[in-house]
Amino acid sequence: MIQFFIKLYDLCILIMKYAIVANKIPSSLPSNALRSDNTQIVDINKAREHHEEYIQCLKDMNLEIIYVNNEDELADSVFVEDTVIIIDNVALLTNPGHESRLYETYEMRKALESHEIVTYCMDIIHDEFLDGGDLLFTGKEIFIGLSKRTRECGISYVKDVFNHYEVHTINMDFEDNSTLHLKSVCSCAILDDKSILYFGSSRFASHIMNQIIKLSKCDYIYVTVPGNNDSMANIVYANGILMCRRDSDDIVKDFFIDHGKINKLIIKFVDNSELAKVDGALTCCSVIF
Ligand code: CIR
Repeated sequence: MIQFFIKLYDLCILIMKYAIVANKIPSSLPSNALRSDNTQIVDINKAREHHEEYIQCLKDMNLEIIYVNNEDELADSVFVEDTVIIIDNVALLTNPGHESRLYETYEMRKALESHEIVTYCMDIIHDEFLDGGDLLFTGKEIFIGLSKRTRECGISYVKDVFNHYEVHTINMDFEDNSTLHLKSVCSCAILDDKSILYFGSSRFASHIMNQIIKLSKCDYIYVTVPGNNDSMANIVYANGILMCRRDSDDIVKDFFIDHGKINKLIIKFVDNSELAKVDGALTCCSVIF
């Protein structure tokens, strides 16, 4: 009887149960991770501390952690978000948009199998690729950025596997924009009664937000995060807790503190400064479902 009510409660209130994360920050990350800017040196010890703090925050969100046994040689393998998309407990294993990241999917696949998660796999075809960082799920619809790492064929897999959701393609071409992923400038918190969409303040982020507003068939709360770093709009949300960046300007931190008060969210700050040097945002290091 009690279990029946717990199940009913789960159905009414959106509860996230698991977070997939990498076992470690690979030792090859500072020298070999893909990056758009080569000028800053990554301090691996700090990066490891930050990753531990990040995982602790996921535990504080009441999530059970599923570890992927990532290899030291796979420099970008801490960014698990790009290798799998999980919606409603169904997984789509991607063919990542940079060939150096393909082998990351093997360990991810093992982790999914050992937890008996229903998994579809993209064919490994040279020009059919998709990075999870390009997919924004709002709880009601899916938006996918057509980027350097995600092509039309990749998007068609998402349409097939998650066919009960409307899938909208977002054009990432804009002036001389070099943003890696759609979610490098935006993210979403799916609450019980509403979804909040966060965007950076740049012209490019507004370009993305305007497309979403135009294409969307649902109501959302749109929020523009202040400051001049769009990646601060990339937050992680689960079970009433919103994780955002401590390594941000005061204006951003104050913004999230007020935002938390208004929306009754617990705000937790974590440092992501080291992984940001290799284009990692907060969502990249976990897959929550
Ligand atoms: C890469 O370029 O693939 C990694 N250095 C960063 C990936 C970040 N992933 C993400 O935003 N989803």
